[in-house]
Amino acid sequence: MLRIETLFNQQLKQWIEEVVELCQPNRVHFCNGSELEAASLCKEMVKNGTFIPLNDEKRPNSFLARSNPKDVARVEDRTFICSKTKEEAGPTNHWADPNEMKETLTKLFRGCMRGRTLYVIPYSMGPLGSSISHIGIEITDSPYIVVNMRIMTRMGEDVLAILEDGPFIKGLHSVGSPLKIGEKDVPWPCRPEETRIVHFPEERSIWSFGSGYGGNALLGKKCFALRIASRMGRDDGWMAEHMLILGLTNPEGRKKYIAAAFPSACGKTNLAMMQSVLPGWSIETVGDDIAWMKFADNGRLYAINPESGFFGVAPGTSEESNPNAMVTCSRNSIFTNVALTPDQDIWWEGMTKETPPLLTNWLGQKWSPDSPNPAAHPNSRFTAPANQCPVMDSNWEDPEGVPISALIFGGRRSTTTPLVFEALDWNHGVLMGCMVNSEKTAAATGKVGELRHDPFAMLPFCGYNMGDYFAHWLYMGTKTTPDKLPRIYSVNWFRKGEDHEFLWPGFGQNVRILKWIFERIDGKGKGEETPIGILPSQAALDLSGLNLHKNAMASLLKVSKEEWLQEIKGARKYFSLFGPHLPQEISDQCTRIERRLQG
Ligand code: OXD
Ligand code: MN
Repeated sequence: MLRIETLFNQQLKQWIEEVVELCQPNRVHFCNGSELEAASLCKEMVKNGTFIPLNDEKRPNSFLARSNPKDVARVEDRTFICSKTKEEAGPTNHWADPNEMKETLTKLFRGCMRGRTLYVIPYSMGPLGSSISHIGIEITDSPYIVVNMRIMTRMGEDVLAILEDGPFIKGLHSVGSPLKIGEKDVPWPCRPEETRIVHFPEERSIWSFGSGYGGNALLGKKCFALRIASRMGRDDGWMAEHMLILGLTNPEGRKKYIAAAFPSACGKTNLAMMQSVLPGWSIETVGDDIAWMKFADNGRLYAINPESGFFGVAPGTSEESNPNAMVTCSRNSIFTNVALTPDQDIWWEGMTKETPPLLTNWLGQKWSPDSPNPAAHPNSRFTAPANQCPVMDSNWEDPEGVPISALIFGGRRSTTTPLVFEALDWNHGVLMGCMVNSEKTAAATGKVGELRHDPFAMLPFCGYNMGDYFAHWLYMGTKTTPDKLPRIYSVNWFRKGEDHEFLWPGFGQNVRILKWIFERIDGKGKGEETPIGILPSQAALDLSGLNLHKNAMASLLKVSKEEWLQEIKGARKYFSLFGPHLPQEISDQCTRIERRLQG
């Protein structure tokens, strides 16, 4: 096994030595990423009660973990961007002085790994060795995080060989729960009252303390691939976005790639793996959560998925809503906070029409359908390897990325926003991204259902001043000729009728919207210009075989002048937060829509 003394990368060696001295772990383990290593960690976690092995016949090599009930989602109010100045972090991020925060963290981390093993996880975001990829090292005291990172990233010894003496993103993570000599561990150690997820964008480093859950602790994902990478992208002329990437093939066999940003738990995974209901049209998956995008020499925007697994929201995932996700997590998967069946398999709300009897809920208690609370936590998750997804795109690991023809912004809106519309040009599309306004979900702590502005679905993930991020989007539009830029669309699957029921069936039916987008890019799909953008006429959408309520389509495509004037007014008020950092072009775009609405 690798040892500190033999490390080639001197910066890494020095950092590990410093962390060992600060955190005082019992031992250090360099993760090699092997199956054997993962199996041995899983076995240890079963022994400790962290993992419950699932029925090996039904769900081979899979485990259930139950978190501490106080540690169930991303903690946005405890997430910090510690840039040199508050202004650089901007009004939408929590900022703290980097030196003071380092002091606080140093105190918290001192001795925090006593009685535990310190794991060093070398990982690559993006295909190993690709020029678009970046290497990170996560140090953690959580074996649960090691086995999750092994699924979510390319992790292990090979990464160190590629790193040589090059730079890497430092991520230090601790559950913040040292053990006294002889003290028995709990299944899910954490320290919710002291949790802090801290980013130092100039230093490109991450310190995460107190939580073991998802994006708080899998540091490659939100912390690195979005918060730190968005800042790297701004500095170096590329983009790190909260977007799925899919390939859409038409009946003639032509494929176009589309990237789409929706806030957390709004159906990115379902769209990325969608099974088309239209004969001849198919969808293949490149990624479900994060896209790194760069303009290539040919002037087109190319995207890679830096991850290698899915950390999907479990509730609502079913054979009907996402059959491909069900196959993806049928083996070699980790489930967190879902319910357990008596034959040691997993279940969550929406998985089957009938609720199986005798369930144990996510808290480990006997549960029945009359219980006021769901059996699976609303933010329960599956962690599953991407290469198990039956519809992974053949180019998903192409180091060059895939060429993007369209970008989509979406959110959960019961009113106002039509099913789909197209931006008039790039800058108008950027405004559409700035204006994403969506009902909150369980992916983060806080009140579910409340409307909040979530520009580009990046509100919790932008590592610098969001006003400057808007400017970066505008700037990216100048890097190529307009004909080579992806077209930009807004979609909303969640509009409701007067009866408060969803008007659009969603899931596999969404391909009808993607088909219109494909045809628009080809110069064929018919559209009608409205003050907010180009909408399909009802006849331009393929609605064959779809039995919608009589007036549903009219309601889905309705653009109300009053609602939109109100929407722009709300957006302007929100944008005023950014003061001088708001690009003038964004205000001008608002004015143009207002004029068109009033004209
Ligand atoms: C996620 C999120 O886990 O956005 O992807 O919260
Ligand atoms: Mn996400």
